[in-house]
Amino acid sequence: MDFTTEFKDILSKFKLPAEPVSTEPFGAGHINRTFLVTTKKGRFILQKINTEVFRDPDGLMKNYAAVTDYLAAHGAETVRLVPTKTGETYLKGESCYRLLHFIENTVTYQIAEDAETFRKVGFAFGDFQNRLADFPADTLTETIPHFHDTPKRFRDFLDALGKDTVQRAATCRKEIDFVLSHKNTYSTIADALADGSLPVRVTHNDTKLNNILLDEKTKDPRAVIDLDTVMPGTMLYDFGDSIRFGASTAAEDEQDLSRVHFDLSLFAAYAKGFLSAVKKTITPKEAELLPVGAYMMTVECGMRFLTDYLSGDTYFATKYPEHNLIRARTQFALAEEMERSFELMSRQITEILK
Ligand code: ADP
Ligand code: GN1
Ligand code: MG
Repeated sequence: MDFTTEFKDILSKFKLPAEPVSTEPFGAGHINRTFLVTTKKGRFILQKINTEVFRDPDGLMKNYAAVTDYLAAHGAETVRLVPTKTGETYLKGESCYRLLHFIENTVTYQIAEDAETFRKVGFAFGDFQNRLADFPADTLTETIPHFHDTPKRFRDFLDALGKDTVQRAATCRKEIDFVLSHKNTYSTIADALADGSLPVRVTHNDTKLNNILLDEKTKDPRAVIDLDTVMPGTMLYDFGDSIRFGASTAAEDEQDLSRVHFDLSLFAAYAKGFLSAVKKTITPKEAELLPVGAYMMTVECGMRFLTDYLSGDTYFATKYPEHNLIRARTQFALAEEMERSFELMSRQITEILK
C-alpha cells in the first residue's frame, strides 16, 4: 500500500482544509516517522510519534502545545499543530499521530555549509533559550527522564554491553574501550548541576542543525523545530549538541573517518552567535564549561549510538546494520579532537566575551 492510501483514514481524523492529494516520507529525523502531506489548500507534516521513545504521549503533547503556544504568543515563528476533529492536539490510539502546518520556503542542513550561516544558527538557538527563560519550567513533563544524564547513559551502556543481546560486542572492541577509558569524564556536568553551580534553565536538548528551519533563499533561521525534548536542563546541552553535529567537517554518519574533524572555526562562529544572544544571562561557570558541553554531548551521543548498536538497533532509525556503529565512530573521533582542543575553545570563548 502506498503512503497516501495508508494514511487516508488517519488524516481524515484531523481538521484538514482539503482532502490530501499525496503523502510521502520527509526529512532525516532519527526518532519519529515524518511525512509531507499535500492538499489543494496547503501542505502539512504528519508525524507518527515514537511511543517507544516517548512513553507518555499525553505529557509530551501537553508540553508541545504549551511551548508552541507560548513561543507564538511571544512573536516567534514556530510549528503550529492542526487539531483533530474532536479538538485534541493529537490522535491517540495504538499508534499516535500529530499534524503540523508545513513551514514553507525553508530548508534544513545535515552539515554546516558555511560559518556565517552557522553563526546565525548559534544566535537563533541562544535566542530560543532567552525566549523560554520565563516559561514555567515546573509545568513541563520530563518527556525522556535522564535525557542528558551522562553517568546514567554510561550505566545503560554497561548494561547493554553486559547483556550483549545480539552478540555484537566482539565487532566493536575499539569503540567499547573508548567509552570505558573515558569514564572518569562523564560526571562533570551532572556534578555541577547537582551542587547548584550550574543553573537549571528550560532548554531544547536536541539542537542539531536539522532541527532548525532556515529560509531557503537567505539562510536566515526561521523556526526551531523538534520540540519533543524541551525540558529543564542546562545551557551547555544546547550549545554542546549544536557543536557536536555542526562543527564537524563531515556528516554524523560519514564512513570515512579521515574526513571527520572538529572544526574550530565553525565552533568559533557558532559561539559568536550563541553568546551574542545569551551574553546578558550566561554565568561565569556556564561560560567556563561550554567546551566541556561540546565534548560531553558528543561523547554521550556516541555512547548512545553504541548502546543501541549493542542492543540491536531498537532506538534510533537506521538504514543498514552498522549504521549506529558508524555514527558512534564519528562521535568518538570528534570527542577525541575536542578533548585536545579544550584550551583553544576556551580562548575563543574568552575572546568573544571580552
Ligand atoms: P525527529 O524527532 O524524528 O527528528 P523532526 O520533528 O525533527 O523529527 O522532523 C524531521 C524533519 O522534518 C525535520 O528535520 C525537518 O526537515 C522536517 N520538518 C518537521 N516539521 C516541519 C515543519 N513544520 N515544516 C517544515 N519541515 C518540517
Ligand atoms: C535524535 O530526533 P532527532 O533525530 O532530531 C535524538 C537526539 C540525538 C540525535 C542524534 C529524542 O534526534 O538526542 O542527539 O538523534 N533525539 C531523541 O542525531 O533521542
Ligand atoms: Mg529532529
